[in-house]
Amino acid sequence: MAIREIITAPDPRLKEISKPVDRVDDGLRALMDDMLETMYAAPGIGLAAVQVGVPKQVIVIDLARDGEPPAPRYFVNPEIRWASDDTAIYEEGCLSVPDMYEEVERPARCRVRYLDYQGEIREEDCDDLLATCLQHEMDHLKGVLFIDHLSRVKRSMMLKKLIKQKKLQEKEPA
Ligand code: GNR
Ligand code: NI
Repeated sequence: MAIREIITAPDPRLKEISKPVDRVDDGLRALMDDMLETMYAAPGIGLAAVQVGVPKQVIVIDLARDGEPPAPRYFVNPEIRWASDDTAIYEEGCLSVPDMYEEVERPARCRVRYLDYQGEIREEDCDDLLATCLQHEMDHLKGVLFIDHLSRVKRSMMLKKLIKQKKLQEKEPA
């Protein structure tokens, strides 16, 4: 397993449309293992493959809190089968949008169909943080970031900060 570099905005690679996976094999499981390790190290509660530069429809999520045993989940080729009309607002962050947080409104519940770590087809009803996180990750598969859900004023403010952060990074690399 290896920790991979997480791409931060603005970067054209984050706008790529992720392609469906043909089959869940050992190569794909190795990618999912790396993604999980990268997410834990960050730390974050979810990660899409495109955030480590692999535009495939692969997501890992772990919502276990500090002190709870790890609870990794893997979603390959996820499809939203149904989304509720009622919505929920969460303060979201993104490993590709470092140190910025804003409230985003999304459907409160959804049903998702996907392939799991073994390549078995599954369907699951999601609510609360899982529904929010899954929709945030599925946005990544379409090249969409949470800042794209904000007003133009807020989004351009955040983009300005992100560009400034990148310029500082170039001067003194980590
Ligand atoms: O770590 C993360 N936290 C988070 C909080 C609220 C809503 C979504 C997320 S996902 C984010 C990790 C990430 O960037 N995934 O793409
Ligand atoms: Ni994100």
